Amino acid sequence: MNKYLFGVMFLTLMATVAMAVDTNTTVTINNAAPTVGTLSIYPDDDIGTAGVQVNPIQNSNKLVTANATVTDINGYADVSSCSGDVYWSNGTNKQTGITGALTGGSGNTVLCTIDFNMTYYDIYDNYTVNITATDAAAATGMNYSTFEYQELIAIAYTAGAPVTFGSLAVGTANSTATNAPLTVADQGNVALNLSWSGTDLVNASYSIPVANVIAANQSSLSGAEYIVLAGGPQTLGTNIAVLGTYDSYDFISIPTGTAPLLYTGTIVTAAIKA
Ligand SMILES: [Ca+2]
Ligand SMILES: [Ca+2]
Repeated sequence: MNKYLFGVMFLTLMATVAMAVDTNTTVTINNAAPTVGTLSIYPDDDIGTAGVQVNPIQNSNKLVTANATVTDINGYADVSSCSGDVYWSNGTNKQTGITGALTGGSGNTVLCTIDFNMTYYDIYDNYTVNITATDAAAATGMNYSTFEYQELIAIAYTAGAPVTFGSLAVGTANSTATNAPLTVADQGNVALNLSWSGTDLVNASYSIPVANVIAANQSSLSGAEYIVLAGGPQTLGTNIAVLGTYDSYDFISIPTGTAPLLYTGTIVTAAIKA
C-alpha cells in the first residue's frame, strides 16, 4: 500500500515539472512623423556676410544644393522620400516638387539632398528653400531656410564684333560698319544702361581720332540718337531689359591726309544698373 502511494506521488511530481503554458504578447508601435533638421544651402559665395549668398553665372545656370538631416524615430528606413521647393520672397513658387536623394541612413537619421538650377536671369531676391520628408505612413515633416540670389550686371557682344568698316576712301563720311549692328546682350539679372567710349584707330605713328567714330541707335544717322566716341564714356541705350539686347550702329569718317594703312582701335561698352 505504501509502495503504491509513492508511485502515484512521483508521477504527479514529474507531470508538474514538465508543464508549460503560453500566451501571445502584442504591442502596436505608433508611427512618428519624420522631422527635418536645419537646412544647409550651398554654395555660399560670400562667406564674409551672414547668411547664404549665391552669385549668378553670366549667361549660364548656377547649381544650388540644399540638404538636411531627416530623423524618424521609427528608424531611418521608415523615411520613404523627400523633396524640395523654392519660393520667391513674395511667396509664389519658383520650383516645386524637386526630388530629393536620401543617403547615409543610420539609426534614426538619413540625409536628404536636393539640387536645383538658378538661371542667370532669375531675379535677385531672397529665396526660400524647403525640404519635406515623408515616411511609409505618409506622415511628413518640413523645414526651410533662405538664400540671397545676388545681382549680376553682365553684358556680351553677341553679334557684330569686331566692328569692321572695311576699305574706305579718304574723305569718306559716316560709313557704316560692314557687319553692323553691334549687338549687346544683357546676360545678367538687372536692367541696364549702356555707356560707350573708344580709342583712336592707329597704325604705328598714324592715327584716326576716335572723335571720327560715332555710335547710333539705328543704321541711318538721320533722326538717330547717337554719340561721338570721344571725351569719355557717354550713354547710349537705356533700360535694357533682363534678357534684352541693344543694337548699335557704328560710323566712321576718314579725314583727308590719312595714310593708306590698316588702322585698329577699340570700342568699350560698359553697363550700369538702370
Ligand atoms: Ca515614421
Ligand atoms: Ca554668407
